[in-house]
Amino acid sequence: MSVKSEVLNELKKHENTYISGQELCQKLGVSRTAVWKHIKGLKKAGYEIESVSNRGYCLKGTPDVLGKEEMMTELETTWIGSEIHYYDTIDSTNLEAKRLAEQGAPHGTLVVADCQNQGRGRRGRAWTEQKGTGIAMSLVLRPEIPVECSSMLTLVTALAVAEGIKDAAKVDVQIKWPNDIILHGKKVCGILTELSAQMDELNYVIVGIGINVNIESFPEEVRDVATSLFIEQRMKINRCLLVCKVLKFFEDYYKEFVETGDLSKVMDEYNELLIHRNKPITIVRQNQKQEVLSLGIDQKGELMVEDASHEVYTVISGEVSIRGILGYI
Ligand code: BT5
Repeated sequence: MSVKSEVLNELKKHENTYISGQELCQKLGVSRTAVWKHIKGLKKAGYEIESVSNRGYCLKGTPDVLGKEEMMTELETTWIGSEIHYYDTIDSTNLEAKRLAEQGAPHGTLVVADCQNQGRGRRGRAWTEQKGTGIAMSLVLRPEIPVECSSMLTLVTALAVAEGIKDAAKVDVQIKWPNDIILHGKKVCGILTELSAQMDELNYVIVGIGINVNIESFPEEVRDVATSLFIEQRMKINRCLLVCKVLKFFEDYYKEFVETGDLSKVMDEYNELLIHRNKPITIVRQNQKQEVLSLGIDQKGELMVEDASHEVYTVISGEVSIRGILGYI
């Protein structure tokens, strides 16, 4: 933990009561000037800190920020966030995570941004963003799994996001296979998994997560499909707490995934949340459409479907996209 995070941590432990400058200096083993400098920095970042002579400092309010110090004082993970990179604005957290991974960033490195100006979806699509209201984050992962298993991480992540949202925002969401989190029929989160491999060996996997948290309205082009937790719940959610919840769940599900190398331990939970389970859907493969019944995922994360002649087979997410019979879901 940096000294600034430690100062924040101490203030949080004493929230709404005073801690003297001297106590802070002694606890952290730094000078009064250093403490004062960090308090000034925290105030600049939006923390409401009262300073009263003879009493010390008191934390009165925490802003909705995704900064490194905030993240460090709230994260309850064991290996995620061993390195945290925060940016006010970046092109894309997935691109930055890739750059860092190429430079040797360790397993569990977390990249977070308050705003992306080139947020990316799958197959060259764009992910829209508004500063200070959403979550854009990516993880550098170095799992020891066969290359073909890496796409399963998208499903592991979807489960973690669903549970994280449920915990932090007290609302149930559903999953549209493989990577969309749906709230009241619209998309509240998207996941983009990218990988680097040599021959059949995985170098690293980047898992990117975009969550629409406190966004009040969307641009025309995504308004029909997109929603935010705020639009649906009329309640502002602290983004840092949501990130921390999602990452905690991610560690739990990830453990189950690497233990077996497939989704056998988590597929029942995933299928419970599947919005189109046992429902008719249209699968689209190179502009060819087919109506089938969606049954749920198997342990490889492929979607099992049944066609009109009752033949059951699986489809792979890279090869097809799916729609509801009447539209997006
Ligand atoms: C995704 O792609 O849903 C993956 C989105 C991943 C975004 C994260 S943010 C952090 C990290 N860094 C990145 O650069 N990306 C990741 P896909 O399934 O292809 O969906 C893209 C489609 O979703 C677009 O074509 C729009 O229709 C819609 N869309 C765009 N922005 C949206 C938003 N904010 N909310 C909901 N839907 C959106």
